Amino acid sequence: MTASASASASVPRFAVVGRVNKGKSSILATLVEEASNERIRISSVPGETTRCQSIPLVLGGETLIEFLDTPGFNKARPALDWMIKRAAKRPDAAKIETVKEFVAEHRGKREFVDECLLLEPVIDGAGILYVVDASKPFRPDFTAEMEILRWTGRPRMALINLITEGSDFRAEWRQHLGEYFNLTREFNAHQARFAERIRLLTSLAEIDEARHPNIAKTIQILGREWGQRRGKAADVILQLLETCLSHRASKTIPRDESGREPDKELISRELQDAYTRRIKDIEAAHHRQMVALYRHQDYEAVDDEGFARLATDLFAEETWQAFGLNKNQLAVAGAVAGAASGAAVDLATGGHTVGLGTIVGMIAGAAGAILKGKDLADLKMNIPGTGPLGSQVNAGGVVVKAGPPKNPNFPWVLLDRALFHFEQIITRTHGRRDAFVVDFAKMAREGQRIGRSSQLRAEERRVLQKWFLALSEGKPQPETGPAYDIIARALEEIENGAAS
Ligand SMILES: Nc1nc2c(ncn2[C@@H]2O[C@H](COP(=O)(O)OP(=O)(O)OP(=O)(O)O)[C@@H](O)[C@H]2O)c(=O)[nH]1
Ligand SMILES: [Mg+2]
Repeated sequence: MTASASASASVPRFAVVGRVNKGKSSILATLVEEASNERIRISSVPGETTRCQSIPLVLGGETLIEFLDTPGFNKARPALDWMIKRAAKRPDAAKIETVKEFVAEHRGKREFVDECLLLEPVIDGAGILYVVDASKPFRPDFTAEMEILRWTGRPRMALINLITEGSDFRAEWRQHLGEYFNLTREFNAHQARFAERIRLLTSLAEIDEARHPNIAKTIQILGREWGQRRGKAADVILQLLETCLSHRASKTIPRDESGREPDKELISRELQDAYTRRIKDIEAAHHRQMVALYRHQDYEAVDDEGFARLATDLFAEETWQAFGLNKNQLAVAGAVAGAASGAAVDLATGGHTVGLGTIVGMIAGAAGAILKGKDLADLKMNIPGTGPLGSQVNAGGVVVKAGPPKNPNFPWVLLDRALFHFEQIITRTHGRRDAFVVDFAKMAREGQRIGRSSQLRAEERRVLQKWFLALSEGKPQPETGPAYDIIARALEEIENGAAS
């Protein structure tokens, strides 16, 4: 027995075979969540996979299923012709012997190098996943490779991938595949969701003649893990909101003995810049965590530029049109939560120090002017001595703090962007190798309010509004609680919607 044959006794093995460039490697990458092109090479140039590569499905450190990525069939017709000549009158059950003879005869020679490589694991006992691209019409020359696979007698399933949208020969393909395969399933390497991955694994269990317990175990662990990931995703979003809502940018205004007026525009612009820069960084860092949670971090195109594009437009006008609640929803959520929309702004001057109130008043006025016209509106200016974070007057001058923005939609926009980003991530398959940039601006340009938060139940919005308000006021909130439940449920709805 070869080493690989002995491995098959403990771990079920499936060889992914088919014509070159039909998406074999892409399907495997999607199935096992491998976004790295170093580990699974995918390319539009036919013949990218040139050897058999073991792609284990590893869970909890244990290999539960082993897939084999193979080079595509290259010369199936002449290979079958050779086999037909040799097979003589062998009954179907013995035709595997002819396939073995074919491989023994041609192994290491140039003529049928790909056929030998892909048939070897099958001869060793691997099940077969035969991939076709049904966006191209069926042609009779495909029957040669299907016939060879039938001769092996191994359990086999056909997988229909649809590479080019708008072109569909599935019905035709199904008809022919049905003659050669135990089962035919559809699986789109660029669109398959979690539920479809599970369905594919369930189909593997159906064709697995050994009834290997690992397949059921894989399905069970993956299901549990998927739920746990959702819980962690909800935590990431909760932390994003907490961090952003409690963040304050601060600036010390030096005490000027000469009585000269400070440059109020400059000060408020600096304060605002510092604030928005930091919030964008926080948002990008949380989005990065989400990317890693769903195993997209190895993808080469997830680079700083991609994330910069993701982060740039949180404060842009379009973002505010596409995300967040409408005015009515805001008013309802705010009224019941006891948060009038202006609650975040309190410009009453403490007047502890002579002149201090005037300085702060001027700065706040300037900040309002700079941001006027934008839906975002002005930043809250915390008055020294009265602010939640204890802004203070010290020997060096006055410390002024800014944040969060007055606009009550700010947390809703943040939440919507996080939910939108989550949806982009869970609907992104690992078999894709094109640039992954979550383009919020593109969505926003379409001009409608597409945020998920406006679809929450009114009661949920009230609970969240209360929670946002408490955080904005600098009151720490428990990690779990109603806000967590609402966000986790929203994530589950996105998953279900995406899976349908
Ligand atoms: N749009 C789209 N493109 C796909 C899909 N599946 C594969 N492709 C593309 O088709 C090309 C070939 O995909 P691969 O996965 O490398 O195909 P393969 O069968 O492994 O090819 P070889 O290794 O060369 O035999 C790549 O450019 C993929 O990105 C799909 O479902 N949709
Ligand atoms: Mg390949």
